[in-house]
Amino acid sequence: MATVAEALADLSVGRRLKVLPLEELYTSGHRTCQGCESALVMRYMAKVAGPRTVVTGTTGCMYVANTSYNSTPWVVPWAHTQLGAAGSSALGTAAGLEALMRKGKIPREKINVIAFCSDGGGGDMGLSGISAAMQDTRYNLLILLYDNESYANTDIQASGMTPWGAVTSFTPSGTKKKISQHRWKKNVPALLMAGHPQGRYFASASSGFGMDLMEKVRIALDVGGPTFVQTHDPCPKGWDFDPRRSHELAILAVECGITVLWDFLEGELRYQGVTRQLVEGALKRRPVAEYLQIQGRFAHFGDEEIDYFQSQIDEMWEQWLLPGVLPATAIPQELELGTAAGRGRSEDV
Ligand SMILES: Cc1ncc(C[n+]2csc(CCOP(=O)(O)OP(=O)(O)O)c2C)c(N)n1
Ligand code: SF4
Ligand SMILES: [Mg+2]
Repeated sequence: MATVAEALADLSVGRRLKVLPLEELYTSGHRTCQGCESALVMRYMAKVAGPRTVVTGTTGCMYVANTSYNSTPWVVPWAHTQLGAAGSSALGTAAGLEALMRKGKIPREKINVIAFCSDGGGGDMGLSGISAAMQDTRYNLLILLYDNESYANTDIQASGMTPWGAVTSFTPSGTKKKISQHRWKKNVPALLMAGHPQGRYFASASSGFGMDLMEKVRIALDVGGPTFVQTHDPCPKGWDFDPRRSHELAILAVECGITVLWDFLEGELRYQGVTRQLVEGALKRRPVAEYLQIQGRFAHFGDEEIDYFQSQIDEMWEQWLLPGVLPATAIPQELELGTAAGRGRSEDV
Protein backbone atom coordinates (compact mmCIF):
# COMPACT_ATOMS: atom_id res chain seq x y z
CA MET A 1 0.00 0.00 0.00
CA ALA A 2 1.13 3.54 -0.69
CA THR A 3 -0.20 7.07 -0.62
CA VAL A 4 -2.13 8.36 -3.62
CA ALA A 5 0.80 10.52 -4.71
CA GLU A 6 3.29 7.64 -4.54
CA ALA A 7 1.08 5.15 -6.34
CA LEU A 8 -0.41 7.31 -9.05
CA ALA A 9 2.85 9.03 -9.90
CA ASP A 10 4.31 5.69 -10.98
CA LEU A 11 1.43 4.65 -13.13
CA SER A 12 1.54 7.30 -15.78
CA VAL A 13 5.19 6.53 -16.49
CA GLY A 14 5.59 2.76 -16.54
CA ARG A 15 1.97 1.86 -17.30
CA ARG A 16 2.25 -0.93 -14.76
CA LEU A 17 0.42 -0.96 -11.47
CA LYS A 18 3.05 -1.68 -8.86
CA VAL A 19 1.64 -0.11 -5.72
CA LEU A 20 -1.87 0.83 -4.64
CA PRO A 21 -3.01 4.03 -2.96
CA LEU A 22 -4.18 3.59 0.63
CA GLU A 23 -7.12 5.95 0.22
CA GLU A 24 -10.60 4.71 -0.67
CA LEU A 25 -12.65 7.13 -2.78
CA TYR A 26 -15.72 4.86 -2.96
CA THR A 27 -16.32 3.75 0.59
CA SER A 28 -19.12 2.92 3.06
CA GLY A 29 -22.59 4.39 2.58
CA HIS A 30 -23.91 2.28 -0.28
CA ARG A 31 -26.70 -0.28 -0.16
CA THR A 32 -25.81 -2.73 -2.87
CA CYS A 33 -26.65 -6.40 -2.32
CA GLN A 34 -24.31 -8.62 -0.35
CA GLY A 35 -21.67 -9.93 -2.77
CA CYS A 36 -22.27 -7.23 -5.41
CA GLU A 37 -19.19 -7.28 -7.63
CA SER A 38 -20.16 -4.05 -9.40
CA ALA A 39 -19.76 -2.16 -6.11
CA LEU A 40 -16.26 -3.62 -5.90
CA VAL A 41 -15.58 -2.40 -9.44
CA MET A 42 -16.62 1.13 -8.41
CA ARG A 43 -14.19 0.92 -5.50
CA TYR A 44 -11.32 -0.28 -7.71
CA MET A 45 -12.08 2.38 -10.31
CA ALA A 46 -12.18 5.27 -7.83
CA LYS A 47 -9.09 4.05 -6.00
CA VAL A 48 -6.83 4.21 -9.03
CA ALA A 49 -8.45 7.26 -10.58
CA GLY A 50 -7.46 9.31 -7.56
CA PRO A 51 -8.97 12.41 -6.00
CA ARG A 52 -8.75 14.68 -9.08
CA THR A 53 -11.64 12.85 -10.71
CA VAL A 54 -15.23 13.63 -11.66
CA VAL A 55 -17.60 10.68 -12.11
CA THR A 56 -21.02 10.52 -13.71
CA GLY A 57 -23.17 7.40 -13.59
CA THR A 58 -26.27 6.34 -15.50
CA THR A 59 -29.46 5.11 -13.89
CA GLY A 60 -29.09 1.57 -12.59
CA CYS A 61 -27.91 -0.29 -9.50
CA MET A 62 -24.74 1.79 -9.19
CA TYR A 63 -26.89 4.91 -9.10
CA VAL A 64 -29.87 3.80 -7.03
CA ALA A 65 -28.04 1.73 -4.42
CA ASN A 66 -25.36 4.40 -4.06
CA THR A 67 -27.63 7.38 -3.43
CA SER A 68 -29.83 6.57 -0.48
CA TYR A 69 -31.20 9.75 1.09
CA ASN A 70 -28.40 11.69 2.77
CA SER A 71 -25.88 8.91 2.24
CA THR A 72 -23.32 8.18 -0.48
CA PRO A 73 -20.12 6.14 -0.79
CA TRP A 74 -18.59 8.64 -3.27
CA VAL A 75 -15.70 10.72 -1.97
CA VAL A 76 -15.00 12.23 -5.41
CA PRO A 77 -17.60 14.48 -7.12
CA TRP A 78 -20.31 12.30 -8.60
CA ALA A 79 -23.49 13.05 -10.58
CA HIS A 80 -26.33 10.91 -11.84
CA THR A 81 -27.10 11.03 -15.56
CA GLN A 82 -29.89 9.64 -17.72
CA LEU A 83 -29.93 5.91 -18.57
CA GLY A 84 -28.61 6.24 -22.14
CA ALA A 85 -26.34 9.22 -21.48
CA ALA A 86 -22.92 7.85 -20.47
CA GLY A 87 -21.31 9.07 -23.70
CA SER A 88 -22.89 12.50 -23.79
CA SER A 89 -22.34 13.15 -20.08
CA ALA A 90 -18.66 12.19 -20.40
CA LEU A 91 -18.22 14.48 -23.40
CA GLY A 92 -20.19 17.33 -21.82
CA THR A 93 -18.32 17.11 -18.52
CA ALA A 94 -14.92 17.02 -20.22
CA ALA A 95 -15.88 19.93 -22.52
CA GLY A 96 -17.23 21.94 -19.55
CA LEU A 97 -14.05 21.48 -17.55
CA GLU A 98 -11.94 22.47 -20.55
CA ALA A 99 -14.03 25.65 -21.05
CA LEU A 100 -13.65 26.60 -17.38
CA MET A 101 -9.88 26.13 -17.59
CA ARG A 102 -9.64 28.06 -20.86
CA LYS A 103 -11.53 31.00 -19.36
CA GLY A 104 -9.29 30.91 -16.30
CA LYS A 105 -12.19 30.17 -13.97
CA ILE A 106 -10.44 27.11 -12.54
CA PRO A 107 -6.71 26.33 -12.58
CA ARG A 108 -5.46 24.26 -15.52
CA GLU A 109 -4.73 20.73 -14.33
CA LYS A 110 -5.48 17.15 -15.31
CA ILE A 111 -8.93 16.12 -14.08
CA ASN A 112 -10.09 12.60 -14.90
CA VAL A 113 -13.58 12.37 -16.37
CA ILE A 114 -15.25 8.98 -15.99
CA ALA A 115 -18.80 8.04 -16.97
CA PHE A 116 -20.03 4.61 -15.94
CA CYS A 117 -23.00 2.66 -17.21
CA SER A 118 -24.17 -0.94 -17.20
CA ASP A 119 -25.10 -3.33 -20.00
CA GLY A 120 -28.66 -1.95 -20.34
CA GLY A 121 -27.76 1.73 -20.26
CA GLY A 122 -24.43 1.36 -22.12
CA GLY A 123 -24.60 -1.82 -24.19
CA ASP A 124 -28.17 -1.29 -25.41
CA MET A 125 -29.71 2.16 -24.96
CA GLY A 126 -26.66 4.38 -24.79
CA LEU A 127 -24.51 2.72 -27.44
CA SER A 128 -24.96 5.60 -29.90
CA GLY A 129 -23.82 8.19 -27.34
CA ILE A 130 -20.80 6.10 -26.42
CA SER A 131 -20.00 5.74 -30.10
CA ALA A 132 -20.09 9.56 -30.47
CA ALA A 133 -17.78 9.93 -27.46
CA MET A 134 -15.30 7.42 -28.94
CA GLN A 135 -15.04 9.59 -32.09
CA ASP A 136 -14.20 12.80 -30.28
CA THR A 137 -10.47 13.19 -29.82
CA ARG A 138 -10.61 16.65 -28.26
CA TYR A 139 -11.17 15.45 -24.72
CA ASN A 140 -9.82 12.89 -22.28
CA LEU A 141 -12.55 10.66 -20.96
CA LEU A 142 -13.16 7.11 -19.83
CA ILE A 143 -16.42 5.21 -20.17
CA LEU A 144 -16.62 2.19 -17.88
CA LEU A 145 -19.34 -0.34 -18.57
CA TYR A 146 -20.02 -2.59 -15.58
CA ASP A 147 -21.59 -5.67 -17.11
CA ASN A 148 -23.91 -7.47 -14.69
CA GLU A 149 -25.72 -9.07 -17.65
CA SER A 150 -29.20 -7.67 -17.02
CA TYR A 151 -31.23 -4.56 -16.35
CA ALA A 152 -30.66 -5.44 -12.70
CA ASN A 153 -32.06 -2.40 -10.97
CA THR A 154 -35.55 -2.81 -12.43
CA ASP A 155 -35.75 -6.51 -11.51
CA ILE A 156 -33.48 -8.37 -13.89
CA GLN A 157 -34.77 -7.87 -17.42
CA ALA A 158 -32.76 -9.38 -20.30
CA SER A 159 -30.33 -7.06 -22.09
CA GLY A 160 -28.34 -7.57 -25.28
CA MET A 161 -25.53 -8.74 -23.01
CA THR A 162 -27.51 -11.36 -21.07
CA PRO A 163 -26.04 -14.80 -21.82
CA TRP A 164 -27.84 -17.22 -24.08
CA GLY A 165 -30.48 -19.28 -22.25
CA ALA A 166 -30.41 -17.34 -18.97
CA VAL A 167 -33.64 -16.92 -17.07
CA THR A 168 -34.56 -13.27 -16.48
CA SER A 169 -37.88 -11.66 -15.69
CA PHE A 170 -38.36 -11.19 -19.46
CA THR A 171 -37.09 -14.65 -20.44
CA PRO A 172 -38.58 -17.31 -18.15
CA SER A 173 -38.18 -21.03 -18.71
CA GLY A 174 -41.43 -22.94 -19.06
CA THR A 175 -42.54 -26.50 -19.64
CA LYS A 176 -43.37 -25.87 -23.31
CA LYS A 177 -40.50 -23.51 -24.05
CA LYS A 178 -37.35 -24.16 -22.08
CA ILE A 179 -35.19 -21.40 -23.57
CA SER A 180 -36.58 -17.96 -24.27
CA GLN A 181 -33.33 -15.96 -24.23
CA HIS A 182 -32.19 -16.85 -27.77
CA ARG A 183 -29.67 -14.08 -28.37
CA TRP A 184 -25.95 -14.72 -28.02
CA LYS A 185 -24.32 -12.03 -25.90
CA LYS A 186 -22.98 -9.04 -27.85
CA ASN A 187 -19.32 -8.12 -27.56
CA VAL A 188 -19.42 -4.39 -26.84
CA PRO A 189 -15.70 -3.59 -26.31
CA ALA A 190 -14.81 -5.37 -29.55
CA LEU A 191 -17.52 -3.63 -31.55
CA LEU A 192 -16.44 -0.24 -30.19
CA MET A 193 -12.79 -1.01 -30.88
CA ALA A 194 -13.45 -2.21 -34.42
CA GLY A 195 -15.54 0.80 -35.37
CA HIS A 196 -13.66 3.66 -33.71
CA PRO A 197 -10.08 3.94 -34.92
CA GLN A 198 -9.78 7.26 -33.06
CA GLY A 199 -10.47 5.63 -29.68
CA ARG A 200 -7.23 5.50 -27.71
CA TYR A 201 -7.85 2.44 -25.58
CA PHE A 202 -10.39 -0.40 -25.30
CA ALA A 203 -10.34 -3.16 -22.70
CA SER A 204 -12.27 -6.10 -21.35
CA ALA A 205 -11.71 -6.84 -17.64
CA SER A 206 -13.30 -8.77 -14.77
CA SER A 207 -14.21 -7.94 -11.19
CA GLY A 208 -12.44 -11.18 -10.25
CA PHE A 209 -9.04 -9.83 -11.32
CA GLY A 210 -8.73 -6.55 -9.44
CA MET A 211 -5.13 -5.67 -10.27
CA ASP A 212 -5.71 -6.23 -13.98
CA LEU A 213 -8.88 -4.15 -13.83
CA MET A 214 -7.25 -1.29 -11.95
CA GLU A 215 -4.33 -1.31 -14.34
CA LYS A 216 -6.73 -1.02 -17.27
CA VAL A 217 -8.57 1.90 -15.68
CA ARG A 218 -5.25 3.57 -15.01
CA ILE A 219 -3.93 3.03 -18.53
CA ALA A 220 -7.19 4.46 -19.92
CA LEU A 221 -6.83 7.59 -17.80
CA ASP A 222 -3.14 7.96 -18.59
CA VAL A 223 -3.31 7.64 -22.37
CA GLY A 224 -6.15 10.16 -22.53
CA GLY A 225 -8.45 10.63 -25.51
CA PRO A 226 -11.64 8.64 -25.62
CA THR A 227 -11.24 5.30 -23.83
CA PHE A 228 -13.53 2.41 -22.91
CA VAL A 229 -13.23 -0.35 -20.30
CA GLN A 230 -15.78 -3.09 -19.68
CA THR A 231 -15.88 -5.28 -16.57
CA HIS A 232 -17.70 -8.58 -16.05
CA ASP A 233 -19.39 -8.52 -12.64
CA PRO A 234 -21.35 -11.39 -11.04
CA CYS A 235 -24.67 -10.21 -9.55
CA PRO A 236 -26.00 -12.58 -6.86
CA LYS A 237 -29.55 -11.29 -7.11
CA GLY A 238 -29.85 -11.42 -10.88
CA TRP A 239 -27.86 -14.59 -11.47
CA ASP A 240 -29.26 -16.39 -8.43
CA PHE A 241 -26.30 -17.78 -6.52
CA ASP A 242 -24.94 -17.64 -2.98
CA PRO A 243 -23.27 -14.20 -2.54
CA ARG A 244 -20.24 -15.92 -1.00
CA ARG A 245 -19.40 -17.22 -4.47
CA SER A 246 -19.37 -13.88 -6.34
CA HIS A 247 -15.64 -13.55 -6.72
CA GLU A 248 -15.18 -17.23 -7.47
CA LEU A 249 -17.74 -16.97 -10.28
CA ALA A 250 -15.98 -13.99 -11.86
CA ILE A 251 -12.72 -15.96 -11.89
CA LEU A 252 -14.42 -19.12 -13.19
CA ALA A 253 -15.88 -17.18 -16.12
CA VAL A 254 -12.34 -16.33 -17.20
CA GLU A 255 -11.01 -19.82 -16.54
CA CYS A 256 -13.81 -21.32 -18.66
CA GLY A 257 -13.01 -18.86 -21.47
CA ILE A 258 -16.40 -17.12 -21.30
CA THR A 259 -14.95 -13.79 -20.19
CA VAL A 260 -11.82 -12.81 -22.06
CA LEU A 261 -9.24 -10.42 -20.58
CA TRP A 262 -7.82 -8.27 -23.35
CA ASP A 263 -6.94 -4.72 -24.21
CA PHE A 264 -6.13 -2.73 -27.32
CA LEU A 265 -3.60 0.05 -27.01
CA GLU A 266 -2.17 2.00 -29.90
CA GLY A 267 -2.89 -0.66 -32.48
CA GLU A 268 -1.75 -3.63 -30.40
CA LEU A 269 -4.12 -6.30 -29.08
CA ARG A 270 -2.91 -7.94 -25.86
CA TYR A 271 -4.29 -10.72 -23.68
CA GLN A 272 -3.74 -10.72 -19.93
CA GLY A 273 -3.37 -13.15 -17.03
CA VAL A 274 -5.32 -16.41 -17.18
CA THR A 275 -6.62 -15.51 -20.64
CA ARG A 276 -3.11 -15.08 -21.92
CA GLN A 277 -2.14 -18.47 -20.52
CA LEU A 278 -5.15 -19.99 -22.28
CA VAL A 279 -4.22 -18.32 -25.56
CA GLU A 280 -0.62 -19.51 -25.26
CA GLY A 281 -1.70 -23.04 -24.35
CA ALA A 282 -0.11 -22.95 -20.88
CA LEU A 283 -3.54 -23.56 -19.26
CA LYS A 284 -6.56 -25.59 -20.32
CA ARG A 285 -10.02 -24.07 -20.26
CA ARG A 286 -12.35 -25.45 -17.58
CA PRO A 287 -15.71 -26.83 -18.77
CA VAL A 288 -18.43 -24.15 -18.87
CA ALA A 289 -20.70 -26.50 -16.88
CA GLU A 290 -18.66 -25.62 -13.77
CA TYR A 291 -19.69 -21.98 -14.20
CA LEU A 292 -23.26 -22.53 -15.35
CA GLN A 293 -24.27 -25.07 -12.71
CA ILE A 294 -23.61 -22.73 -9.78
CA GLN A 295 -26.23 -20.25 -11.02
CA GLY A 296 -29.99 -20.46 -10.65
CA ARG A 297 -30.52 -18.61 -13.94
CA PHE A 298 -29.18 -21.70 -15.75
CA ALA A 299 -30.85 -24.30 -13.45
CA HIS A 300 -33.16 -25.40 -16.31
CA PHE A 301 -30.16 -26.37 -18.49
CA GLY A 302 -29.83 -30.05 -19.33
CA ASP A 303 -26.98 -31.73 -21.21
CA GLU A 304 -28.21 -30.39 -24.55
CA GLU A 305 -28.11 -26.74 -23.44
CA ILE A 306 -24.77 -27.11 -21.68
CA ASP A 307 -23.29 -28.78 -24.78
CA TYR A 308 -24.58 -25.95 -27.00
CA PHE A 309 -23.09 -23.30 -24.70
CA GLN A 310 -19.78 -25.17 -24.61
CA SER A 311 -19.75 -25.51 -28.40
CA GLN A 312 -20.11 -21.74 -28.85
CA ILE A 313 -17.25 -21.05 -26.44
CA ASP A 314 -15.11 -23.74 -28.12
CA GLU A 315 -15.75 -22.14 -31.50
CA MET A 316 -14.73 -18.73 -30.15
CA TRP A 317 -11.44 -20.20 -28.91
CA GLU A 318 -10.65 -22.74 -31.58
CA GLN A 319 -11.82 -21.05 -34.75
CA TRP A 320 -11.69 -17.30 -34.25
CA LEU A 321 -8.47 -15.65 -35.37
CA LEU A 322 -8.52 -13.51 -32.22
CA PRO A 323 -10.16 -15.66 -29.51
CA GLY A 324 -12.97 -13.86 -27.73
CA VAL A 325 -12.49 -10.69 -29.74
CA LEU A 326 -12.99 -11.10 -33.47
CA PRO A 327 -15.36 -13.69 -35.00
CA ALA A 328 -13.46 -13.87 -38.32
CA THR A 329 -12.22 -17.44 -38.78
CA ALA A 330 -10.01 -16.99 -41.84
CA ILE A 331 -8.57 -14.30 -44.08
CA PRO A 332 -9.06 -15.14 -47.76
CA GLN A 333 -5.62 -15.57 -49.25
CA GLU A 334 -6.17 -12.92 -51.89
CA LEU A 335 -6.90 -10.33 -49.18
CA GLU A 336 -3.89 -11.10 -47.01
CA LEU A 337 -1.89 -7.92 -46.76
CA GLY A 338 1.69 -8.18 -47.82
CA THR A 339 1.18 -11.25 -50.01
CA ALA A 340 1.86 -11.13 -53.72
CA ALA A 341 -1.82 -11.93 -54.33
CA GLY A 342 -2.95 -9.08 -52.06
CA ARG A 343 -0.57 -6.57 -53.65
CA GLY A 344 -1.69 -7.65 -57.10
CA ARG A 345 -5.28 -6.92 -56.19
CA SER A 346 -4.68 -3.40 -54.91
CA GLU A 347 -2.51 -2.48 -57.92
CA ASP A 348 -5.29 -3.65 -60.23
CA VAL A 349 -7.72 -1.18 -58.64
C1 LIG B 1 -35.05 6.06 -20.66
C2 LIG B 1 -35.30 5.21 -19.47
N1 LIG B 1 -35.95 4.03 -19.64
C3 LIG B 1 -36.16 3.22 -18.56
C4 LIG B 1 -35.72 3.59 -17.31
C5 LIG B 1 -35.98 2.68 -16.12
N2 LIG B 1 -34.76 2.08 -15.65
C6 LIG B 1 -34.03 2.59 -14.64
S1 LIG B 1 -32.68 1.70 -14.24
C7 LIG B 1 -33.04 0.57 -15.45
C8 LIG B 1 -32.18 -0.64 -15.63
C9 LIG B 1 -30.81 -0.29 -16.12
O1 LIG B 1 -30.08 -1.46 -16.41
P1 LIG B 1 -28.53 -1.37 -16.56
O2 LIG B 1 -28.13 -0.20 -17.35
O3 LIG B 1 -28.04 -2.69 -17.02
O4 LIG B 1 -28.04 -1.07 -15.06
P2 LIG B 1 -28.15 -2.05 -13.79
O5 LIG B 1 -29.52 -1.85 -13.23
O6 LIG B 1 -27.91 -3.42 -14.27
O7 LIG B 1 -27.11 -1.57 -12.85
C10 LIG B 1 -34.20 0.91 -16.15
C11 LIG B 1 -34.80 0.15 -17.25
C12 LIG B 1 -35.06 4.83 -17.19
N3 LIG B 1 -34.59 5.26 -16.02
N4 LIG B 1 -34.86 5.61 -18.27
S1 SF4 C 1 -28.94 -6.44 -8.11
FE1 SF4 C 1 -26.88 -7.15 -8.68
S2 SF4 C 1 -25.78 -5.35 -9.52
FE2 SF4 C 1 -27.61 -4.64 -8.38
S3 SF4 C 1 -26.85 -4.13 -6.34
FE3 SF4 C 1 -27.63 -6.25 -6.29
S4 SF4 C 1 -25.84 -7.56 -6.76
FE4 SF4 C 1 -25.31 -5.45 -7.34
MG1 LIG D 1 -26.96 -4.19 -15.97
